[in-house]
Amino acid sequence: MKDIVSKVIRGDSRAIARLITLAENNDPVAAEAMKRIHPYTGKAHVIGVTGVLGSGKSTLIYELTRWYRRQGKKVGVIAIDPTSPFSGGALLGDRIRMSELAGDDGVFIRSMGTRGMLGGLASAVYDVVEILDASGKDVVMVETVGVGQAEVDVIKIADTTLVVVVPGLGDSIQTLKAGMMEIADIFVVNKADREGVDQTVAEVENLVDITSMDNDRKTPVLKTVARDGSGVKELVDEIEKHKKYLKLTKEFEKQRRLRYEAELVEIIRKRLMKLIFDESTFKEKIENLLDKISKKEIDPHSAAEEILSKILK
Ligand SMILES: Nc1nc2c(ncn2[C@@H]2O[C@H](COP(=O)(O)OP(=O)(O)OP(=O)(O)O)[C@@H](O)[C@H]2O)c(=O)[nH]1
Ligand SMILES: [Mg+2]
Repeated sequence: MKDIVSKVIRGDSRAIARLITLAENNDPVAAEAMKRIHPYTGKAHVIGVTGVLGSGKSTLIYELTRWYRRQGKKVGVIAIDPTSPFSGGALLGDRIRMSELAGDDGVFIRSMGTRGMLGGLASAVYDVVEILDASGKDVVMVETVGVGQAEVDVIKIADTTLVVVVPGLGDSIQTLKAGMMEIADIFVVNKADREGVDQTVAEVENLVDITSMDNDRKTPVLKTVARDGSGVKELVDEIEKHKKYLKLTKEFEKQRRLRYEAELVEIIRKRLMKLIFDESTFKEKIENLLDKISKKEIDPHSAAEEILSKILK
């Protein structure tokens, strides 16, 4: 265990992959390793990339990764649920394996399923971010498809959140209205080679104007063509500017605190669920209580209190 931790800190990709697998499997070894990893974390800039299916998130992350590598920065990528059957986009991992980044030890990419509750982020994501951070990655990007709870959760993890939209919005504008406005630190109108891009930019800017009237920072709206890399340098600059803004306004620490809060709650939730539903003593107790609830001998609220009192004593 000592070995895996020191290897991760040295940036050893195989050790990183192994520890991530242990964390995903809720292996007790991972929990112990994570305790020792924490002091080495906090340096990576965590960037969330979310947006509708097939909007070009993976392609954009690939291009961003190339830029960061040229700047000598090390990059970690976590792609959540990338196996969407809808977009037909190539997986980021495949793209990287076939590219100049293949065999580059300064890049680590990992795909994860959404196994979280109610379609939220898989709880191991917090661990994976910490592992990549401790392994010396300067930038950690987290890709989530803009459906369900996952993209809302991503802001709890990310310092900077990119929301990717495409021309000919329709659906996407609805998504924006339904809460994406608040989570975007930077809007990216990708596929700017397509018709209608200027109208889409105008629409998004209009929404930004309405929703950020009282904010001291106006959410920038950028155009990119991820497929050929245009606009990506400007995006890199804008991401850096946002980081500086966070540091200047002390928002950085505030947001990190929120991330730790979400992580702490998640760890406690996971442990409690395991305690209640995996331990055989409780299983029996729950079965008994369910019988009683069915027979109206007890109500669900009192039954819950009974279980909790056993844990809390
Ligand atoms: N025309 C055009 N196509 C693009 C651009 N960027 C990406 N694409 C294409 O759009 C498709 C989807 O790209 P991905 O990068 O896989 O999109 P994604 O958002 O990661 O997709 P999911 O993860 O499945 O939601 C692919 O065929 C890309 O080649 C662009 O700037 N212009
Ligand atoms: Mg993708």
